[in-house]
Amino acid sequence: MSKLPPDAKTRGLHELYAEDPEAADRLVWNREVDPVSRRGFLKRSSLLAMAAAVGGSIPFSDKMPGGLIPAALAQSDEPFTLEGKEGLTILNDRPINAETPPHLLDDDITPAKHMFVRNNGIPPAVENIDVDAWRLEIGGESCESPQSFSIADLKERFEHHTYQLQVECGGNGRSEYVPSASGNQWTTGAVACPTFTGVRLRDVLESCGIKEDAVYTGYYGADAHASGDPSKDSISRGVPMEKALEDESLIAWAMNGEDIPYLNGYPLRVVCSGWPASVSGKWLRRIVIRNQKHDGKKMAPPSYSVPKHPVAPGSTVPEEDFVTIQSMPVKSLVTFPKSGVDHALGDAMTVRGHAWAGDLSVKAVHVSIDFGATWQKAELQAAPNRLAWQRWTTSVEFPEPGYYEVWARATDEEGRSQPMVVPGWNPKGYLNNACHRIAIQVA
Ligand SMILES: Nc1nc2c(c(=O)[nH]1)N[C@H]1C(S)=C(S)[C@@H](COP(=O)(O)O)O[C@H]1N2
Ligand SMILES: [Mo]
Repeated sequence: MSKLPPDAKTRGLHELYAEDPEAADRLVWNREVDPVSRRGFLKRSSLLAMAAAVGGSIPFSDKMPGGLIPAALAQSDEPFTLEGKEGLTILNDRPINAETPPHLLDDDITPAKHMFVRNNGIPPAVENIDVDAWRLEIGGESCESPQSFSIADLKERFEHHTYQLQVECGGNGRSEYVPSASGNQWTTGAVACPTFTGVRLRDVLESCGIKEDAVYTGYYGADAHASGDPSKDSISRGVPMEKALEDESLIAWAMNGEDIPYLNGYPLRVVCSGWPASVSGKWLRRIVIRNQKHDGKKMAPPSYSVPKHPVAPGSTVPEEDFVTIQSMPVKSLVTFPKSGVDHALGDAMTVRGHAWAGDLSVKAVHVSIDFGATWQKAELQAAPNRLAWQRWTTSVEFPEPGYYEVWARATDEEGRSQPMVVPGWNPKGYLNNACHRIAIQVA
């Protein structure tokens, strides 16, 4: 522990360990950083809760590795509860990744508890986050006058903006690719559309001076690499200046009018909506203005990159044949009813959901109850602002009893629509925008 360089990016975390070696153990995801804490980390209260959850006492609890989620919970279909994220499906506990079942995304504005979590590393220990002491540094070779801001400075010096913004992981839908791609096996739930409040990234960058040669931004967060190695970043991505300077690109301190949830980047994050959510840095500490494409962790192929040209499933793709993903493709979800419901024959059924299309808007949503043979047009609302998802609603009637599927297909303003089956295979399993479908039993 004390061998770690004092100026490590994750210094706060390690200082905390020095002062309070057990603090990190109170967080299930802070594992493997401090070997001392790997044993006997369970506080009495959490041990009792865990015993209740697995259905019996845990005789060897003092030997459980810190942060372990018991297999009885991790491997069962029963939802294992992440505090503040009730109902989400945990895909991985090291680091924590959790997705939202479609019916829990039915709200127009995604509630905080239903926003998915995608962590590449170890978040800063929550007890150590001091909002008043938090600093955001702006620098980089294409920044004229690097500056450091407190959150209070940001709030005081720049105009506040609130937008509803869709955030979707580039790997959402990965589980459907064959051969399968490594990484979290997201089904449909790595997407959300809450409101964010903050200041424009543009206003902050301009106040620090953007040099003529600026082409890209890059963010750094306060989370640590999963190995605990403080010399490595968990992720450090960015966007071309043009995207960074858009009205809707924010440095946000609030989500749905409250503090951003800890697992979603409290106390400060970037939001550049419509692109893979990996460009929206959490626990934001530093933004650099670059005179070249940012070269931070997970910028280089194959991360967040797809082949320039279609490739056969299972192909090896040379690095130079990849392009970095920018705007996400058109997509939709059926959020009501819940898949698997029983429905009475003769009653019309309301079906609804959301549709979104990266940087573009959605111009139509169609629904099919006959496996795509015929489609009916749904009512589609305009987005409350650019880059928010759009609500669609329709009513369907079933001709006779039996098993049906409701499929939804959105079309973007440029006329591109969702494929009915998975789109072109790619090595990392990104950009699956196949039609979402739900099951209905009509009796
Ligand atoms: N600092 C930091 N920012 C991050 C990540 C991370 O691991 N660390 N994950 C990224 C990825 S890959 C995604 S999909 C989104 C997920 O945001 P959420 O966890 O708030 O849903 O955050 C992005 N920003
Ligand atoms: Mo992601």
